[in-house]
Amino acid sequence: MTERTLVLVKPDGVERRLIGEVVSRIERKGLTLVALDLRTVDRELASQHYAEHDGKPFFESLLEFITSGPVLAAVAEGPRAISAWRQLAGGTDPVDKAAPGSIRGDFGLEVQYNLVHGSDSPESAAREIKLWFPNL
Ligand code: RTP
Ligand code: MG
Repeated sequence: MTERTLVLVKPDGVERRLIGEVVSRIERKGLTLVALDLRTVDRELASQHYAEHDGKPFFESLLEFITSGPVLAAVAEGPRAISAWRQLAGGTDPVDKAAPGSIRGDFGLEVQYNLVHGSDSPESAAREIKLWFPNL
């Protein structure tokens, strides 16, 4: 079934010049990019995006991090796009969870600075795409 998922290259990924690497992996997998935008996120959007983590010990530093510099926001489309992109990204912890060969496994070391974001379910994808790309 064709799905859409939200893709973010977080500020650490942009700063490390990994946009091309991430876009390349998405395209090589066979997913189609249907929206792409480089932007700096305000606190309002960041806290809505990460609303599920409100109240957790890492919430404040997560907001600070995600608003600290430009992010690449994108929407990728294709069969099972949500799982396919989560697999390309790798598990949340780049060392303990992300397999070598995944983006986080290949380029990440710390859980907060894990380079990319992907929607985790069809419901999250719909909510996040509407939030980031209301006109899509
Ligand atoms: P994301 O939402 O960014 O795609 O990552 P995820 O689903 O793999 O992980 P999630 O549990 O949704 O956590 C969101 C982001 O919060 C940061 N985090 N820090 N310090 C910590 O223990 C901790 N845990 C999570 C990470 O940047 C994670 O991607
Ligand atoms: Mg998540």
